[in-house]
Amino acid sequence: MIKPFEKPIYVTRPFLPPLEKFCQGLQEIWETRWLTNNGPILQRFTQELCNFFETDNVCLFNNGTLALQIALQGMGISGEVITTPYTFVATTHALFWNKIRPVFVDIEPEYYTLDPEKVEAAITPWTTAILAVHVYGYPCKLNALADIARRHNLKLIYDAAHAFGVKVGIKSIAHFGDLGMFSFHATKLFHSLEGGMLIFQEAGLKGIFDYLKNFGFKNEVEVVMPGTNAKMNEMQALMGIQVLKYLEEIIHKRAMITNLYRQHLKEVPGIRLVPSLSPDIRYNHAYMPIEVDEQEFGMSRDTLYEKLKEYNVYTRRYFHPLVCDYACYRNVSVNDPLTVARRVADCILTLPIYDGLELSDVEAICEIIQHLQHETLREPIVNFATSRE
Ligand code: T4K
Repeated sequence: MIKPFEKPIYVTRPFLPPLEKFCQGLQEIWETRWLTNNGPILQRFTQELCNFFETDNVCLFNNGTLALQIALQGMGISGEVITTPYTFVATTHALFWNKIRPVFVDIEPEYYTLDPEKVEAAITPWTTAILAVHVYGYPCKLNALADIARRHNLKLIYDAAHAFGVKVGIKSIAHFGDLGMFSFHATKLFHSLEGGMLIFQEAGLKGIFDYLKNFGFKNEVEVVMPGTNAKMNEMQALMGIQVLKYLEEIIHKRAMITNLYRQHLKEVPGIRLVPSLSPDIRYNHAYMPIEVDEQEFGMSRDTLYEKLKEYNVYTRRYFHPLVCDYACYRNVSVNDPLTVARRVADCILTLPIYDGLELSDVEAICEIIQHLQHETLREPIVNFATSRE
């Protein structure tokens, strides 16, 4: 008999720096009384990120959704954009707010990122860009997408909300494509309470993004474009600066958790793990997705999700339903059958992973999953077709 956890285990918990350190930072804010609007801490945070990513083309926002929305607006993207339905809904919302038609195409089955062949097949004269997602922090098919974008003269934009800290070879994932958006939401391994960042190739975009996030103000009396309010404030920047110091530790602990899950779950019938990543990828362990094969595991993903709750384990079905199946996007016509995306959305489950999760808790979660699987073997299989005879 396995006992439920005494306290709930959530899919994630934010990393928090030592409270006294944060309070020291707050003292500075109290002294300057500068709370937002390009304050000194935001400037420091921006500079730290410029150093971290070795570029000046960095712009910070109050959240990732508005960052992406402003990216599309500032880059003048219009018409149709080819994108994935297997993502958090904010990816598509950013298109919607720019009056851009999302063209949903399928994902590849290994790491759930956009399938380049499907992208190429969906290009029309109205296509202006590809909006791909490094879902769970797994890099997209970078070369194939870059090649398509170049040949068809399309902008290549990455929603890298999950991908902070990911590298391909010695190159940060931020430097692929024309632009990448990173979310600094509390549920991300690197966060600033809420926040977002754009990193881009074209230096000229910085001025435009700075206008757009601050109502379009050029100076006190000139508004040069219809901007919005998407500024990061000083508390957010303070949290960002402090969390950044622990990035390596956070990723290291998460890597240990991933390894433990993989070790314990790799031979559980009906559980599929993503293949090992190529050794040149430095993964950030943002999420721990598993696929649940109902036949082989003996219970559906949804039943497992519910059963785990009975043990006080709160997994999530990121990303189910597909974005195109939400009521607000059901009227968008989809030509691609989305065979892979539909299958994955129906069987995916993301397990708890965060730096504060004890390794013994990871082992216990695996034990519960194994136990539930064994339990299904003990249950009599009722064949309704024959039992009615
Ligand atoms: N593109 C992609 C691909 C994204 O995944 C996202 C956001 C975006 C764009 C947009 O970026 P932002 O505008 O958010 O910067 C969460 C996050 O709110 C969202 O940022 C994230 N993706 C998405 C995948 O997940 P929920 O509604 O599932 O979060 P919630 O509140 O249920 O939190 C999950 C668990 O985390 C809770 O059960 C407990 C724990 N938690 C959460 C918060 C907020 C804490 O322990 N403390 C906390 O403060 O959306």
